[in-house]
Amino acid sequence: MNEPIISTSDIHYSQDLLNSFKNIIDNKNEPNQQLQEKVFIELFKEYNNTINTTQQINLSSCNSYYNQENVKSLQLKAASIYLPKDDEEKPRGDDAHFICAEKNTIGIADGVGGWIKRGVDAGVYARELMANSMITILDQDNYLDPKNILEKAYSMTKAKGSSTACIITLCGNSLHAANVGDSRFLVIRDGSVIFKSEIQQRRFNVPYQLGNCRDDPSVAQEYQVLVQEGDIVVAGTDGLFDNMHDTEILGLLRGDNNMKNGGGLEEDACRIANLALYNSFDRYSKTTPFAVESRKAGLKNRGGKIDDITVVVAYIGDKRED
Ligand SMILES: [Mn+2]
Repeated sequence: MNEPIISTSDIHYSQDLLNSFKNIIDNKNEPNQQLQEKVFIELFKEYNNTINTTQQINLSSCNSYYNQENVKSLQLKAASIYLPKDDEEKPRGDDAHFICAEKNTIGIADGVGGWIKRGVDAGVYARELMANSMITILDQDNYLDPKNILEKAYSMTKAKGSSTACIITLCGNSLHAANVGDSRFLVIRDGSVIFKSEIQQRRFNVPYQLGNCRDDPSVAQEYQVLVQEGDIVVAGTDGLFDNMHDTEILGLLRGDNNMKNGGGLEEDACRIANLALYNSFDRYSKTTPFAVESRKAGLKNRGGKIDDITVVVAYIGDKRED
């Protein structure tokens, strides 16, 4: 098999990258480890160094149901930032995420750090799971079912370890999501949170997870949320939501007209991630979400939780404005 050339400059739109994904799909009975690894490295290179990405996600591939005239076509403009925690052994951290421009979809994962006790870097699992999710998404022509994406990606992922996972896709005027574990997303309208997804955990700080563990995608919680133009979606791993109250996030979203063109999303994601990082270093506060939940669990953790922090901010816009 010829090794494909993978462009890194415009990774989400690169035909070379799409070809290389298809190449993997075509050869999935005989997975080419080297090729997979190369795609993974290219795919996540950007996120490795705290990079922002702005993507415009078009609704070209929705199920025909959602293309009926009475259903308004919306689009999602998204930006992300990733702040891996300082760890020489795992500079890429445990989180992984993607914004799939081709298919209107966001994915977030958080490898379970406890694996390091067994010499396993669970970030590898999280990155492979997200890459396989993207491969699955790009391989589908019709409506994307987030739970189905998780099922397929899960069955393709061979790395050791385990990870939480959340897939969110916009179709017509509806957000569809499937979640395993403690990542979350908010839908914000006119400065208020109109929807917040739940976390799934066995006990405090032990989330449901996919991988070499007892859970599988059948446990995924599924969501459908009607959205409208001007809504903002903020999605993140527990590194965000354990360190930030919704009000803090709302206070940092400017929601200006600029967002219609994707402007300001990176800045908002960056401000949110930076405050989450700041809060995570707090050692005394009793009011961080982490401290509050800890107390409910009968534990005495104070302050924030030092963790990898992934933040995705997306703006729901009217497709016809472009
Ligand atoms: Mn985490």
